[in-house]
Amino acid sequence: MCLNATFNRNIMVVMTNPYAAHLENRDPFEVIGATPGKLEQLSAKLGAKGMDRSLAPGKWTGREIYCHLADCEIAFAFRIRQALAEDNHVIQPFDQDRWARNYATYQAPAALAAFSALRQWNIDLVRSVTPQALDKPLSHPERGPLTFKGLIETMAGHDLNHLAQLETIAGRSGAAQ
Ligand code: NI
Repeated sequence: MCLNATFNRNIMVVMTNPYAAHLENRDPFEVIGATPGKLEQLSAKLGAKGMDRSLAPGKWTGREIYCHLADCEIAFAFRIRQALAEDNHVIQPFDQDRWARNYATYQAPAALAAFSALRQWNIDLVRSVTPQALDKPLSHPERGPLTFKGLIETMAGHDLNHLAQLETIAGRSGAAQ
């Protein structure tokens, strides 16, 4: 989600977690737990004007990134439950740009509230799984095989990717809006 298509085509076949570079050696469980608080802080830092600024022309605004994170949390919520419920679950990809066609309808505070509620719901579930379940195999049609833990690492890396974007937007003056 949010990687450019060329990168997707060339690299995804060999990379289990496309966001590994963002995660580095950080504990994915700690990262996913910290994200709601970070998004809350960034929301205050961005303010209404910052929410309307984008990273670059044609890119999502701050508000749209919040919408995307809420939508991705819906997808992750479904994926982690299916991964636990099924053997060798195959992830269903979605077209994030098509989902984003509806983003004019949402406000950033609603996106943050939706994200945070879903994230807590997901964390409660993830914390309950056995160590064996972390190794459960699943696969992504484009990225190949991964484990349940790999899915959590993907969530965490995806968080860090978008948090960094929001930090960049928040760090800019109003001149860029
Ligand atoms: Ni994304």
